[in-house]
Amino acid sequence: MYHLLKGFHEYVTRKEEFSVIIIGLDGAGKTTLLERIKTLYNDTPGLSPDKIGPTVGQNTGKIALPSTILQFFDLGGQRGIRNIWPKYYDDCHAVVYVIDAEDRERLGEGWEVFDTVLSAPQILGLPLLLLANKQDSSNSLSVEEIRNDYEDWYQRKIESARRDRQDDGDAARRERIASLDVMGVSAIEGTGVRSAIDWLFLRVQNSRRDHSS
Ligand SMILES: Nc1nc2c(ncn2[C@@H]2O[C@H](COP(=O)(O)OP(=O)(O)O)[C@@H](O)[C@H]2O)c(=O)[nH]1
Ligand SMILES: [Mg+2]
Repeated sequence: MYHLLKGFHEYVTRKEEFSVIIIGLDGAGKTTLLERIKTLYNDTPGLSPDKIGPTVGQNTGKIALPSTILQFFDLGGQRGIRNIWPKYYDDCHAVVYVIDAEDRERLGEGWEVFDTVLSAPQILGLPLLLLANKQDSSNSLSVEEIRNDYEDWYQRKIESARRDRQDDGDAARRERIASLDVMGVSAIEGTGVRSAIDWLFLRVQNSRRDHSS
């Protein structure tokens, strides 16, 4: 009887679980963001920023929301370990790409990597959120500036591809870029993080409905 009741209780309180990958260049603030998410949503706080070293491999974290569990995978962003990202694409339900809005020197490199992510066919139908991190810093580009910088970068890329008569970016990708959601956060201070989680929560629910209908 106990087992039956326990089983029933587990059934009615069961939460659906979704996987979210957090990717971006090394130093963008992915691990700091994940630890901030844990601190905001869990009883046991995540690591404080001064305890975070470079990520080799992956960090994970789970948070519980109403009827939903979000499982995060923060994947290392150094050049040599980016090639493990595609292994996660098939099984994840949403993608968060973190850009360091303070590091103007590496924006181009960040867009190049972002572009490779966008070109992965498994990602095409998934919710994708671009986060402009480090908004607490006065040197940071705003959300608007980040979006413009990416659009300029992409335009230049298409133009040079045309000159070289290479692929000029397919329609699906251009549409995706036009409707791309960009949000500003500070992983260190936590600003914007709850809005980003709300966005993810809504989008994974909606895309699940799309797939099951
Ligand atoms: N000012 C500022 N610095 C940040 C923020 N998030 C991360 N950092 C710093 O950026 C560096 C890289 O952070 P880390 O989380 O290790 O980046 P990862 O390589 O993407 O995991 C560290 O020195 C962090 O303290 C932020 O929101 N604001
Ligand atoms: Mg890291």
